[in-house]
Amino acid sequence: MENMETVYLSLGSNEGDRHANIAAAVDGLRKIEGVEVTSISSMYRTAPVGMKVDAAPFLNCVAALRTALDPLELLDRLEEIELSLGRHSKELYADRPIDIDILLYGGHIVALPRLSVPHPQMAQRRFVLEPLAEIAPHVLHPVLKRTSSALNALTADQQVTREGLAHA
Ligand code: PH2
Ligand code: MG
Ligand code: MG
Repeated sequence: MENMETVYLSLGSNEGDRHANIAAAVDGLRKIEGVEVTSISSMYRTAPVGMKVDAAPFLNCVAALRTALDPLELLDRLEEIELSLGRHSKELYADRPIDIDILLYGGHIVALPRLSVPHPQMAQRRFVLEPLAEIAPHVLHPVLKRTSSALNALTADQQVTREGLAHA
């Protein structure tokens, strides 16, 4: 198919049954017409970053897709999955049953009111970089021109614990 891109998504949950929420979100991704899920990282238990002090720990993973959907079409589908799983608030640092963020869309840079790609904070976040480097260690950040594993090596002070495979 023309214009197929490889896309990396970050999935995170810190409310409700976090494993079930991530599993349901992955199922939702597999059902999007025009999306092929090509890999899912292990699950990681991660300390909340930038949230209120008593925020619950997160479960995070990264998914790789192939798709010809454009970035905003894909974002629409991801927001539908978030809503279907009970995401009630778009507040940036509120507890959430599921958050699905576009990290990388091929090597493209997107700067729109609704969407910035690469994800503006991805290069500072071990909860993103550790699972990304697990499934795509050589993928390049198109602005910083560094690989996911090189960026991840700079975040060793942040706590993430690998829990196991997504669908073991
Ligand atoms: N998402 C945030 C803010 N902080 N911390 C962790 N550990 N995992 C997340 O997914 C996360 C976060 C904003 O979306
Ligand atoms: Mg987010
Ligand atoms: Mg989000």
